[in-house]
Amino acid sequence: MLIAHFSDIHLGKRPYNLEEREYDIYDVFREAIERVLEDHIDILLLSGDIFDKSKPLNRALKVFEEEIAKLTDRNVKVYAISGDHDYPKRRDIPPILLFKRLGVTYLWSKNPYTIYRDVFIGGLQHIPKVSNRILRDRLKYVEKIASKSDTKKRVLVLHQSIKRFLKFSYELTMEELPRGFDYYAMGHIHRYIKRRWDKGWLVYPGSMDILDISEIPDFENNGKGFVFLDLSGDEAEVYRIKLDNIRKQFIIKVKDGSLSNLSSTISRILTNLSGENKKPIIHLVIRETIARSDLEELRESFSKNTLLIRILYSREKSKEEVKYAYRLDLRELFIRELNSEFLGEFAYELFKILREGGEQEATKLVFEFFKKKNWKGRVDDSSKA
Ligand SMILES: [Mn+2]
Repeated sequence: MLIAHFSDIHLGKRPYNLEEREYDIYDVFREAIERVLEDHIDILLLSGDIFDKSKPLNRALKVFEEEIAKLTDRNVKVYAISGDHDYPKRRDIPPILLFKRLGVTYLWSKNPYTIYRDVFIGGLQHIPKVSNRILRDRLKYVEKIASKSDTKKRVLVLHQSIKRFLKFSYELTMEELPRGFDYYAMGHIHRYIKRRWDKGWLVYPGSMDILDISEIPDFENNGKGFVFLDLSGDEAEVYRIKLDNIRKQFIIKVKDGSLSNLSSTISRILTNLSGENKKPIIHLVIRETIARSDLEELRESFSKNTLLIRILYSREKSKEEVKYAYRLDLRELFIRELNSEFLGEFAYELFKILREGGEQEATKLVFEFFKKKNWKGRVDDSSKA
């Protein structure tokens, strides 16, 4: 029994609003499918954020349909869950449900497991921290059903982050994960992680492309790609597959405002890249302001060989601060500013619902939230969520 596990593909995402980047993501997905077809897999697991949004671009839906059909035509079973990105906040269905007839089985609260041959496959959509109690209840339920099943192997598919790997925003600690599974197919964290848990393996394949600057170090260490899982032996075996067609990205830390050495640094990078068919993206992290004209000149002189030269300003305080400067993570920002993880998660959920125009949903969430608060303004976590 050979299984492929993909995660956080984010089809339809268009980083830096560049068409090339949108197509890059389709390309890496196609490469992954091609790679999987060579190895005659039985099952493909998709652990969420398959699409970048719950209403993805139609082009993204089409690419997914075309590629997945290549597998389902060969009787490969496809099991998918929703991530935080592709699970609708308002009353709509997730886009993955469009592919039911193609043979994609959606696993979520109302259909949290299935059995294929000798494998029990449990799965849940991403459940945010505000609904932590629901998440824990559902996990217990799946754990119980799994333990009663007489299948030889058990797999659990989740899109959640675990404190051990992402200490600023997480929904679960390692200890809260159900036990008794041979493989934990995880999504949400965009870097590659492979750890032992209970009697099995816990794996985040990570995102398939470098989706933002914070993912560059992981790419340098682990590449981008997916994993194969072999369940035929006593113990699950995991193999990392690195994809070839990832567009390269580089960070250059510029120590002063002058651009004197910068050109030669960029030239050196580009020389090493000869043979690559995709032009790289270069992120310049600088402390002082660069004159617009200097910047334009720099971009112009490398325009033939780079897709994008980005400028990021950094006051270089702590490593953490630099990390925050790289990307605006609203969830982390809310948690930090409100100085409370629970409030931050609540604010972020509210923000996401309102962004999609869900006034009624938002009102409901606010009422539910205040019902859970006691007079000190503290959240009583023991009440039913
Ligand atoms: Mn993701």
